[in-house]
Amino acid sequence: MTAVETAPGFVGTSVKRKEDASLLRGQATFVDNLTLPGTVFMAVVRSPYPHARIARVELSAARSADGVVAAFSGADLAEDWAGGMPCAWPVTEDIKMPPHYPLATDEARYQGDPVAVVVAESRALAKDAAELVEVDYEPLPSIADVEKALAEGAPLVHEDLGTNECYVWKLDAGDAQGAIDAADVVVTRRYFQPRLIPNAIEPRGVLAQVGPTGEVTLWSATQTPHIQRFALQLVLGIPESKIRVIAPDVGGGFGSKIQVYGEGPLAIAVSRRLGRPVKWTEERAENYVGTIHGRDVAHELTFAATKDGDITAVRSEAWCAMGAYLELVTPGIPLLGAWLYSGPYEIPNYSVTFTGVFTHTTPTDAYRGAGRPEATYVLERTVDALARELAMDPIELRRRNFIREFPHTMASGLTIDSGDYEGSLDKLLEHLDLDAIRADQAERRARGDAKQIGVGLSTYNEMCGLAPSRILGAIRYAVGGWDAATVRFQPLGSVQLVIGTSPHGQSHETTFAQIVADQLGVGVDDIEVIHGDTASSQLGMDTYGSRSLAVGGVALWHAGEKVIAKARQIVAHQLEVSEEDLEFENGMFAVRGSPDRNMTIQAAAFAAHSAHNLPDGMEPGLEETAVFDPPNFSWPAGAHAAVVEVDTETGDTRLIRYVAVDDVGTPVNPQIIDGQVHGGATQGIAAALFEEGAYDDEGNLLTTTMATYLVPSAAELPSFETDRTETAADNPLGVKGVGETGTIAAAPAVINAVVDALSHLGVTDVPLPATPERVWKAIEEAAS
Ligand code: MCN
Repeated sequence: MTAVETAPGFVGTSVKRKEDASLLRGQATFVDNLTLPGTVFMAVVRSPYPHARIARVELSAARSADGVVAAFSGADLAEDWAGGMPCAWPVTEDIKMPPHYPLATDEARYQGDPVAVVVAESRALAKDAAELVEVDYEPLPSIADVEKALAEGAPLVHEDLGTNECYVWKLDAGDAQGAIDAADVVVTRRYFQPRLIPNAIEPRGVLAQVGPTGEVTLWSATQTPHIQRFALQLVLGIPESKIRVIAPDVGGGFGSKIQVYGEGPLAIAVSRRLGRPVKWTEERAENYVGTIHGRDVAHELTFAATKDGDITAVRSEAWCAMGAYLELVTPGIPLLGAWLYSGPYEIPNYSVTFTGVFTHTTPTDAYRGAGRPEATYVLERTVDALARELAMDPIELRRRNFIREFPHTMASGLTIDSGDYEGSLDKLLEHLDLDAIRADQAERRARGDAKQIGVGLSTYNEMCGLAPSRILGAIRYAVGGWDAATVRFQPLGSVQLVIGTSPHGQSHETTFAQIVADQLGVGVDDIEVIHGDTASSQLGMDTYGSRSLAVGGVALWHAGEKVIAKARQIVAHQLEVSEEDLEFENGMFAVRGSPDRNMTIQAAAFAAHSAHNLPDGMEPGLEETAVFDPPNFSWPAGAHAAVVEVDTETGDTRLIRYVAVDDVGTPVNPQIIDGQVHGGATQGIAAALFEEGAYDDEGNLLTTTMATYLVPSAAELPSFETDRTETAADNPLGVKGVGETGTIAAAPAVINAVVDALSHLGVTDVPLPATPERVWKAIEEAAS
């Protein structure tokens, strides 16, 4: 067996995605492709009312319909729940956490709240029979607006709480009010970031099987098989040791597949009762009401500054919609942005307040960026507003306030390990050719063209890589932030990686293999990555918060180091030299000074398995596990710019250029990074120009299909121009996350560009999303 001849150097190269072989051939396995013998299909009956008393659920017609096996109301299954649906982030001691069960029993509190299930021999029969379920609803007053829900006399989502206020959370450092009082210039702006409805290509789905001794297997289109496992114990009272959760191929999630939705426990409870496997697949229309939403946050942001442009304080107050119930991490989402209201700027006085608010709407939770796009949007928009107020170039204002020395401890208390914010901005400007854009803008303005152009910037930083457990514990997050990985040599030298993260589009099979291939000196194709099954990967905290590489990838590196250390002991024993005398490079151990005396790591693996000649006391096998809990978050950063063309007669806005320069530390796979930036930025652009989950005042969802909820396609987007700067993160691989950078940066860059295009007309703001109608109105209002 030979090691590869030259340094493989996979890290830093665009190795083709290993995942694509099955995806492109249609050979991927999604939950809905799986059917076990005897499977029955579940349909969920949902409340059409935003708020209603459930007077009666009549199931007899459904039960006697063709092919129906069973039907259950909330009351029928009440005994099956050992506990309510868990919320893992009670952000304050006095937070209000109303009970939440998979099926509502007395009251429906949002349009889409599940009230009954019907189980039949086919999906179509289950769906037909679900329409025969008669529910007597007594409609009650309801409220959808996050700010109005706090007004005196507003309809209450949970009557017994006596208020719609869920919690108030504060972070104060320095003296923001004092700085505001003493400032030369104070700028206060209000913003509303509407709801966003995640639209993963694969909708949610589960297949549950309960075996004869009560052991449960749940196939789930989830981002979080490990979290599902312990949550299912809490809801169903089945010990975790009897629960196996499998996330097969998962077609995207963007945060919306982190949660522990009711359909999982429901399918298990029904399977337990019927003794048959139970499958449920979400329909697109159900996705709009039954899967969590993102954003729905109103902000008031204040900057204090000197007349020269030194920002001396930031104060943010935000009213954050929780929806009708708390999902897994609903209350904590704003907190993920709590340290980012000063962004890449050094601002000595800091005050952030979040008020969580119940409304009669689908629960909110993590949606790509989760808390950080919200913070970055108001910050970067207000930087531009302050620049206008100071008559200063917004680029110069940013430069003037950038954090320059790293590590840097922010006023708000957390430490940023590394960065070069000016470097990213400089590189962005090299790509942008701002002079040419400004010249074009001046000409169009001079000619009085209907189509005006504008350019907008967003310089951002981000806190991701969730981890670290100690800090998460201090902010009352219920579980840990570590991750785990195993590196396992098979006897004949191929390698398996068992990882605790659970990719659903992020390419861990490729990038994690690249890391270990370089480390062990084996080929990427000699490595198999095993994930998404709690039976093979017992330890893990899954994928969200752009954590997988900076936490799970680093755990993997540590496991690889342990494997090398054990192999070194074996080689030293067999070559009869001391471990210190061995060099390890490209998969080969060689005696220092005598390169001919060598042994490959694969040969060491075989020796470890044959166990004929191991050091005394050594266990056979070459397999090591590492659990990594980083001491800090991961701090990617960058500078993005959008160039838009706005038709001032119709309000139609086209994004004509998008330039992104990101610092994600050491790049493992540049093409995958670019893909992440394209996708992430698209979701931020979508929030700026297209997507809005709109409710009427009572909580009836108005955007219930893709015809009214506008998910942009490639046709609406320019070709992305991407580049990178690199500052090494404080971890052995030097890596930072990339999964959310684009989403965090994009929306303010685009709206700053729209405002810039229209600034000569007096426009200073356009509400999100900047639809043609809203842009047109902003122009009209400025004119009047
Ligand atoms: N990467 C790299 N070099 C770096 C940083 C990252 O090569 N310096 C690679 C990683 O190895 C990994 C990918 O980029 O293959 C993303 O890494 P990371 O930033 O660690 O993010 P996660 O893998 O933890 O993914 C989560 C993140 C989040 S929070 C959302 S939301 C999101 C996203 O990823 N949802 C996605 N990207 C998505 N991509 C797809 N296709 N589908 C989703 O649902």
